Amino acid sequence: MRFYILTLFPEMVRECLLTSILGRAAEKGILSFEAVNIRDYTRDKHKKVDDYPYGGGAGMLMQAQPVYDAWLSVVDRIGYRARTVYLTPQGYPFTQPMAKEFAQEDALIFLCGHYEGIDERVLEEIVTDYVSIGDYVLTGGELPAMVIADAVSRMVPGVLSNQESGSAESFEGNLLEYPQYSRPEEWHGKRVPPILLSGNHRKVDEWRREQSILRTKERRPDLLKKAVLTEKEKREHTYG
Ligand code: 6GU
Repeated sequence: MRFYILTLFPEMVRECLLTSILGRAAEKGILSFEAVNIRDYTRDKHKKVDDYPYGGGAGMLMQAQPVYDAWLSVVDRIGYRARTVYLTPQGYPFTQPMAKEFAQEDALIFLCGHYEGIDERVLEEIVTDYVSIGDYVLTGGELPAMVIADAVSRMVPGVLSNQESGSAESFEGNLLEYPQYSRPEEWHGKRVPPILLSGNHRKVDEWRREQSILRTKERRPDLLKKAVLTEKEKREHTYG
């Protein structure tokens, strides 16, 4: 899977995506990341990429031409108009099902805005998906693009080892992960729950399931409403 990130800060993106698990997958050739500097596509003699908004108001806008030309050069290389994701707090809130859906694509283009935004006309022509990573405001789309690239990448076959994929199924059934313990058996006077030392796998599984439900009820009651529970679990853990 190929990721193309259109940005005014390519170094920020390159450094981050070539580290750790994603870097390893890139070395293996399962993923590729290319940060494209929008400023390289300006036709302004001072390399300017922004200007004042018509109608007045605070801040500057990224102009249509350099964004469009950067996008066209990427689309040319990909060979088709790949799905183009604009990162904006006005977008659709990103979720795990969207990560899985994006992971089906052969190529994805991320457009990172800065300043007060981007001229609407170029967005209308190139953007297929408007995506936000939550209800707070960031200074630019680079961090959201990296968050999404990470979540999508780990859904691409071969990126995670078996061990890594097995251990990270939080959210799959809308339940949070159960608590985990490693050595020593006692630390700061706190003992590992005895059931985990019992060797009884059925009991361990039941305990973990119960802990997942309790933890979701406590921390994310909104998720628990969407979780698939048995009738018995519903009686014990929900109200109607
Ligand atoms: Cl995608 N962009 C910016 N600038 N801020 C955000 C965001 C995106 N998602 C949440 N806040």
